[in-house]
Amino acid sequence: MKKNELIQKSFEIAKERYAAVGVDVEKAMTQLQKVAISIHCWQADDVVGFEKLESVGGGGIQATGNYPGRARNIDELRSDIEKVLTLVAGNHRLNLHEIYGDFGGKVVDRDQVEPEHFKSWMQWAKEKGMKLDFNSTSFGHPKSGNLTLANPDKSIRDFWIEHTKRCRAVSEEMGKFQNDPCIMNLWIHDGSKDLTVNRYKYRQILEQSLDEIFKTEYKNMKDCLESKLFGIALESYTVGSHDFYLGYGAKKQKIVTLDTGHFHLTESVADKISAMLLFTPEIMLHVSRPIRWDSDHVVILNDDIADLAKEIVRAEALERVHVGLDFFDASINRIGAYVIGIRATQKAFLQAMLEPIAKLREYESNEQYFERLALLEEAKGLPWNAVWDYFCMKNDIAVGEDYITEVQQYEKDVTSKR
Ligand code: RNT
Ligand code: ZN
Repeated sequence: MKKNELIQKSFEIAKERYAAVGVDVEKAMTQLQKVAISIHCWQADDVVGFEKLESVGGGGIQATGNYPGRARNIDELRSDIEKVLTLVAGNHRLNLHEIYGDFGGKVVDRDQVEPEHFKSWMQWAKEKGMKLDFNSTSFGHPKSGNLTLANPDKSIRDFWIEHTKRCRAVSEEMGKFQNDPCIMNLWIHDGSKDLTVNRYKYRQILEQSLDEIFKTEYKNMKDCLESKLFGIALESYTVGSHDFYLGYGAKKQKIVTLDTGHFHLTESVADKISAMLLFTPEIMLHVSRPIRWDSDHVVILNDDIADLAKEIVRAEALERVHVGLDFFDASINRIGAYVIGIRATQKAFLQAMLEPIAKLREYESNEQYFERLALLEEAKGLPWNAVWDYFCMKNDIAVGEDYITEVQQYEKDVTSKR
């Protein structure tokens, strides 16, 4: 039997199996088709960017590995993203950092950035049918130090306030241009390596800086704030902790970003969804994979991601949760890393959409806890993968492991020549 016929046949069987537990697979696929993933541009080049300033790294952000073929300029990065898009189903977004501007070979310091530096990105994204998201960049700059927006030194603080304000203006232009809000993420590394006795003070300064930054109201961009547990060389204290941003977000109605690598390893990020959505307008996700720490490994289909997707679907919150990715692995083929991570995230959502939720909820309401647990356990083995294969085939992209050879081919033709 031909592969396509096999996929079709397996799908038909899966459809019946799911119907028996009250799940409509067509509906699930329609839902999945609409999940736009904000693809992070920085996996393609190890978070280096195209700024002509001397990169100084730091801030607890670090790509490890030296696999050949990283994107060295805008054209290479765009080409890599275009390749990735041919290997994943759906319409996705691209998430840019400020340091990826089209600066035309000029040195443009961070307090000088303008929307015009992103015009070519907007044009290119439009041609590709993609929407853009954005991030201010506080790391890797001579003024980054340990404290940026929370710095008691007014001149340094003002530099970063100006940078962040300008990034909001860039995001507003992007949003206007694409006729869809640009989600701007604000993550700063601010913190301290060792015991800190002025914790309150730095957080108070950060609050004031944020208030100043958010004074201008925009219609075509949305702000989100990303916390972190700790950074390398900043292990003892993080100014922008989860409590800090959750409090700020709830009070000022800002979106809070959940990076799945930014919590204690035994903490459930999935459980935060239903709590936060009652108090903050929306949620931004940075789907990542921490190994022992915030290591930003390539996302795979593991329990953490599956649980996270389930909580979003169970809360009927797909419209209020923006799904972005955040990992950077420089030790393997970078295009392949993207494809694995995007597809794994989609698989997690598909599994969530295929959950026999009506039956499970009925059991729960009736206090039939054995039945609930049994069905949850059995649902793990339902043929979701047959639906996934069919979804890929219908979208005209590589089914199953077939993308491996396509990634290899691109490596042979393109990335290995860099
Ligand atoms: C760092 C944060 C942040 C960055 C990107 C590059 O720990 O996760 O989101 O990874 O902004
Ligand atoms: Zn992140």
